[in-house]
Amino acid sequence: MKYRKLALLAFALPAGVLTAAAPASAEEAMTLHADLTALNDSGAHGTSTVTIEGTRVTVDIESSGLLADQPHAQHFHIGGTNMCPGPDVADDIEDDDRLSTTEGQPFYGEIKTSLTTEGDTSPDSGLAVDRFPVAGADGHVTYHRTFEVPEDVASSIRAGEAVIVQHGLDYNGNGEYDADGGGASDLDPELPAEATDPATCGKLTPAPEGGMAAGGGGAGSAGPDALMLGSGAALVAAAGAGAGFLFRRRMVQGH
Ligand SMILES: [Cu+2]
Repeated sequence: MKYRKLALLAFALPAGVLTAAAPASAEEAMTLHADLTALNDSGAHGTSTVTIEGTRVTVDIESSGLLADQPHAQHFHIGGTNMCPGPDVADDIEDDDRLSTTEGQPFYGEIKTSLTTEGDTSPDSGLAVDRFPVAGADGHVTYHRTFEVPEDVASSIRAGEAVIVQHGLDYNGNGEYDADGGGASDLDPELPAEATDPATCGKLTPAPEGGMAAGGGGAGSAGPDALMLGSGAALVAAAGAGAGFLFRRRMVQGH
């Protein structure tokens, strides 16, 4: 195919030319996918596709099985081991049969980007409930937005270090966020844990480069050079305490 010819051609070129012609990879468009699976036995699941070009990201999320008619905070988390916790609650430190957002942080790290529907997308909007998508009556959430992220977030996304987490579930099955289901939130004691505990999680993984997966041929199955990118930004996670949690009102008031 065309790429193979180009590759052969490249070998024929003097090294100097090659270097000069190399694209600035941090600017190249790249696509990543995540399968969102349930945490805390939420029963929710979904998929996400993220494309990134420079520091501009387009995020698509489709989830179902989320608590209906309620907003669901959602973020890029980065840090920890850049993974999702296991589906059971074995990592539950407090041993209360639920995994709080904080208990999951050794895995997926801190909130680095708030996947809001409009306005600010920084960690400051981590609990800006009036700007997160609301699940439909069928528990479905559809999200689509294009926006800019900081350089360190962009390089972490490219390196496959970002994890998408959606929050909000209903432990006691009464159809709303309330403290009866899990007590107060670890993120903001004014909120019920149900509103902020993680419901789905998925690691964003670089998608195979265009069409290669189908080919089945060839020696160098060169995956995206994730390792070459990223790691420079050693994300010193300044703990989540400082984030201006705007998540109030609507959630607390319940009914
Ligand atoms: Cu989150």
